[in-house]
Amino acid sequence: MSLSPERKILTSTHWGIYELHIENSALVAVKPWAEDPEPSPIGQSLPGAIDGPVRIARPLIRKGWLDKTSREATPRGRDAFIEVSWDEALGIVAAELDRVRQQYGNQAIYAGSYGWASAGRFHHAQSQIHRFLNLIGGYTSSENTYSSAAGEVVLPYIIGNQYGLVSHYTTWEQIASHGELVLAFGGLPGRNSQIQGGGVGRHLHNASLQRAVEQGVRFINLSPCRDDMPENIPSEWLPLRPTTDSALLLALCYELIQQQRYDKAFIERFTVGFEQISAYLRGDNDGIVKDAAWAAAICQIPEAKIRELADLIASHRTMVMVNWAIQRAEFGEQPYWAAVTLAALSGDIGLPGGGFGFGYACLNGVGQNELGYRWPSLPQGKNPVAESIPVARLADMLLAPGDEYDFNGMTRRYPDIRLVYWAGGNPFHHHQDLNRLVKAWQQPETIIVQEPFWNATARHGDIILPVTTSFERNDIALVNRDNTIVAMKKALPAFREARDDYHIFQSIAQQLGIEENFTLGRTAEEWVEDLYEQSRKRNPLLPPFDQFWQEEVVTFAQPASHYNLLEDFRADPARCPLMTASGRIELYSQPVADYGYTECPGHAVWREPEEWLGAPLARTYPIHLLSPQPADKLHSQYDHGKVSQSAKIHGRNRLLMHPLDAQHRGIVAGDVVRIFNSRGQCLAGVKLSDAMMPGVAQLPTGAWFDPLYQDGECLDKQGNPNVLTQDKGSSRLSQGPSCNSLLVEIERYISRLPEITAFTPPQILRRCQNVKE
Ligand SMILES: Nc1nc2c(c(=O)[nH]1)N[C@H]1C(S)=C(S)[C@@H](COP(=O)(O)OP(=O)(O)OC[C@H]3O[C@@H](n4cnc5c(=O)[nH]c(N)nc54)[C@H](O)[C@@H]3O)O[C@H]1N2
Ligand SMILES: Nc1nc2c(c(=O)[nH]1)N[C@H]1C(S)=C(S)[C@@H](COP(=O)(O)OP(=O)(O)OC[C@H]3O[C@@H](n4cnc5c(=O)[nH]c(N)nc54)[C@H](O)[C@@H]3O)O[C@H]1N2
Ligand SMILES: [Mo]
Repeated sequence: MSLSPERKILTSTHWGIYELHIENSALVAVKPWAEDPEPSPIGQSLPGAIDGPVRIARPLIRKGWLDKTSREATPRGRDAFIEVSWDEALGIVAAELDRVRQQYGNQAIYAGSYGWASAGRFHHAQSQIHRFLNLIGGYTSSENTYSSAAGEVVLPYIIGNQYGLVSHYTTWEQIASHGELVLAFGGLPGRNSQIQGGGVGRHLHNASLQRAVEQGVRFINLSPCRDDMPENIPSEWLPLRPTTDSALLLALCYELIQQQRYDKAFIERFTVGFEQISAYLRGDNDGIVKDAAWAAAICQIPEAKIRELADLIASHRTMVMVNWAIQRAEFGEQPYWAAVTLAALSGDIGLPGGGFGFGYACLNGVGQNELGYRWPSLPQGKNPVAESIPVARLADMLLAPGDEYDFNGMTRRYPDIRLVYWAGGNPFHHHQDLNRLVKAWQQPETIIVQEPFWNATARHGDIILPVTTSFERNDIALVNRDNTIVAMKKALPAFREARDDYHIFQSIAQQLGIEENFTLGRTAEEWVEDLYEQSRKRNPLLPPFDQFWQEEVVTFAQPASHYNLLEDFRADPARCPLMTASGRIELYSQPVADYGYTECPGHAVWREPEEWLGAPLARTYPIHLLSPQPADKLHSQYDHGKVSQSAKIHGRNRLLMHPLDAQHRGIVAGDVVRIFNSRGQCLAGVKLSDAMMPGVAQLPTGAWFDPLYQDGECLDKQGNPNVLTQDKGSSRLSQGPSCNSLLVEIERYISRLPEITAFTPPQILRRCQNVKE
């Protein structure tokens, strides 16, 4: 396991397996793994991006924190840093953790530490930080994900678990063999299926779609953006206004019922709540009939088209697919509930290739064979602290300690957080309304950040500990949903003074007297071997560890799966009841109704959000801005890399807008524009595309937050959409993020272009000389 000057080393990333070419301890080239049929170009961002000034070289402490000046005088994010030794930094971290837990209790430490970190299951930052903090008395944690919180909370009420959202998808193989019609809400963008958390073996998404096409499956792309369907997959595009999917789905339900073309036998035998939902659709209480004409006015798909769609559904084996983006919105639970309702009415649930599923292009593994077991992970132990928040309520918690809030039928209070500890995530990427986050972030007494790169989260911390990248340590990639395991051998020496998260926590554990409990006396390499041995218990066909480590990659044959979601329930509902209140699919949920949330009553509804194209606010901010995942990177990772940089326009994130919207505003392709609303403003470079529905624009996530503070205002220079998004729970049920409910205005930017500073380190002072480096 030692370094040598010239080598080729296989490694795993969240976007694929690559061969790293190393010369003189530097990464000179990256080649995709030979067995990947459709490798992701994102790997080409790595050469040149792993070292350099954008890496954090040494431990640092914010000057104002050391000097104990007020946060008004030296706010986080605008202060200089002082370099310190590891000994000093670790001593301060241990003392701070101890002080806060003694003075306020462990719940005063927030370490949800949400984020994707890197592939590699031992050096997985979240597992490391949680394991460590659990051993010193725990921390306030977070629940659910930024990806699909609304779905994660509502789906168990409807079908009893999260099947079809995070696992147990009807396979593409079944859709190709038996399906006839795919309604793809939000399309099936190939760019997103490049990714799988923990790593991707082979990219199979496009081949799966293609096979379905060859077998005669018809695809309909229901999305504001035509490009959400890969070019090589023939499909009909029905553009609809963002966040109106539930209206369309409900109208399709109405039409099926009205025309008596729904599957009565299925509804009677397998569902509850038909009466309540049909009364709503007929308008018994509100006088509004939810028919095709009603939905057409909301979503802008012509009435006749909606009727035609209802016809198609009634006469074909139909799969209703809704992506995750659609539920990252105000009332994001509704399109999922409406989709299950429609699939139930079609009678195709549990039949081969039919029914519903959420997120079919969100990750590479969705709809592929599932292993049937989970690979082992680093044991995190148990958190003695009960406090937790819905993950996207971060700023609310920091701004309003002690305040009450509703969540999933409970009333809770936000804990009073004194110390925030983050490792492996970038809240200044993932959170909404960043100007509000900047304010909330000033509240805690201490913020500790473990990061390899000088991104905005590192710049907004107090104690900054430089971390190795996954290429600088030995690890193992256990790819869930895939028959591939990779020995991630250390390919590069640690950058400057960077250390592994494990090593950092080990040192702090030592100071707090729990080192042995944390390490169990093992080195990192022994942990990696242990994870492999645990894996062999799950799959005895795996070769011995030494052979695996030498061969670098293990793949094994996996029998094809013919899984269809809820087929066992359909075959024998008495023996395989659902874990819902009634044991059936709940088109109406009494438990949800009993919570009394008007925005999320007991069945699927259409509710008018505050920000959508039909809202009064659209007169001031007439463009609906979507912030999809970036094609050229994973979230904010390697925004400074070649692939991401070459997609920028004048160094700014690329805004996709319709030529008509541009023309009205005197904007031409290649212009830099200012995008703004009441919450914030950012710059972006314009690309015109008639693949966008007029009135809708797309600004992908991932551009590093690069604030310019002027006259009391903040202008984000690079184009991070989260300076514009609203920080509001999707509903009281799930409290998920609602970033896709977002109205803005756009204008040409005529002032002198401010220089991008996101990739230049902040001011760093040497302690004794107090001079700039
Ligand atoms: N507007 C808007 N916002 C969104 C979304 C959206 O659609 N629109 N999508 C949301 C979704 S679905 C998600 S999942 C989130 C993603 O948000 P995040 O997961 O927070 O984003 P990443 O950029 O992947 O952040 C991972 C960080 O970990 C660091 N890192 C990598 N390896 C290591 C390691 O070994 N140790 C340590 N300590 N650090 C490491 C990386 O450098 C990076 O800064 O964003 C959410 N935000
Ligand atoms: N390349 C790349 N791939 C990724 C990621 C990445 O960062 N980079 N991140 C991964 C992660 S963590 C996640 S959670 C998944 C997320 O997967 P998704 O949530 O599905 O991804 P998005 O790209 O946000 O949205 C997909 C499309 O939905 C459409 N859309 C948005 N709002 C609406 C709406 O209201 N109605 C309809 N009908 N369509 C709408 C948009 O046009 C957008 O292009 O992607 C994963 N894949
Ligand atoms: Mo996500």
